[in-house]
Amino acid sequence: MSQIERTLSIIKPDAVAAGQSGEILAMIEKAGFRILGMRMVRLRKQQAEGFYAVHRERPFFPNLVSFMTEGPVIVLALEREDAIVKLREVMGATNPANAADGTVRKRFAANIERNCIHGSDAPATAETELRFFFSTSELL
Ligand code: FUP
Repeated sequence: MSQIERTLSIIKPDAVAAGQSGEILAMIEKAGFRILGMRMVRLRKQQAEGFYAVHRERPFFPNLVSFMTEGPVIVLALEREDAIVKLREVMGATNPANAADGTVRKRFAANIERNCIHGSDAPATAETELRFFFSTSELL
């Protein structure tokens, strides 16, 4: 059964630096998402490590943290029906080489490490990740 959900997205430093955030936001809005919250932030090392803590034992973790802190990102709180799955459709596969045509990663991402956009992968992660960046009262 479909239901209205919220999810957290991040337009990553590569896309912000390349001036692609407007086009990515347009793709997100055209896909029917309502923007509940939006903020540009420069993540500190400790914040990036905390946000991606689930990956801390992975070999790519140091590169991931360094990439996510290299420049500003845009964090987005988004809402629509089945938001979590739908945003991941808009994003495309983690590795842009495997991403479907018309997805954000297919259009803009250079490789699996610099892949333009983040989206929560499940309801529990969405809740945690939204709270990481936004207070409950901001998203009413
Ligand atoms: P996704 O949910 O599509 O963002 O993918 P994951 O949660 O599996 O990975 C989170 C981030 O870790 C990716 F966006 C990029 C980075 N990563 C790598 O750099 N190398 C890998 O092999 C896998 C992930």
